[in-house]
Amino acid sequence: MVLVIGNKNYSSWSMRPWVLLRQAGIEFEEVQLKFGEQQGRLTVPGIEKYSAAGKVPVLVIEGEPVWDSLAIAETVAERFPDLQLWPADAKARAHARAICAEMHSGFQAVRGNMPMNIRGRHPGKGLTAETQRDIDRIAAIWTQCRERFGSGGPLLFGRCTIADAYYAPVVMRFQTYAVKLPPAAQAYCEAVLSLKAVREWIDGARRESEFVAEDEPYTRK
Ligand SMILES: N[C@@H](CCC(=O)N[C@@H](CS)C(=O)NCC(=O)O)C(=O)O
Repeated sequence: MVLVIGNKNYSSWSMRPWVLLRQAGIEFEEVQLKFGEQQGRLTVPGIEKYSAAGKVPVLVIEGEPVWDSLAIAETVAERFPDLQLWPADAKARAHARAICAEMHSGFQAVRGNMPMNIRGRHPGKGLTAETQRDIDRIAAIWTQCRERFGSGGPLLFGRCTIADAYYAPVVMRFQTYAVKLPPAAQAYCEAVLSLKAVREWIDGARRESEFVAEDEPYTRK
């Protein structure tokens, strides 16, 4: 399998499948395409070789591309059923799917006002009323998952699942913008930050030096 990703510092969508595969111990080859910019728009030069959709991430399995992080997660879960990448319990699994879908299609204020920037530190930036509404909802999701399904470990459904990979970039954003969280949500962030795959991704981001203006609204260059 080949996983095509963007810049580790900035590509929140790429982080999800990478963390999922790495944390689960699934082997893959990594191809990194660095972001470009054209007329103020983010581009991914070279992506046309892998996907007509023009975006990262893409997972290539036996020559067949699967694009979009949610499709990748579902495909990987189906190929490795023994790893239980979705929670084993049907109610928990339905809940996990719902919160991943909510992440996939929502939280536009957090995404737009607090772009993922692992190396950056911009405390307090991007905190509009709308962003705070997204933050409150995310904290409520995490707290409820921990209470209802998290007894087997420190993550949303106890052990690591697709849901944690899905929310890992949000944890990175909350760190960059020093977002204040209730204790259960803060403890969850710390559990995510201590995952081996997350540490490795962060190390990769720190080794990069590209500056992507699109994702740096709070830095002058
Ligand atoms: N819904 C897609 C979103 C992917 C996405 O927007 N990726 C960004 C980088 S993080 C991208 O490739 N942008 C390039 C473009 O929009 O041309 C997913 O879940 O994979």
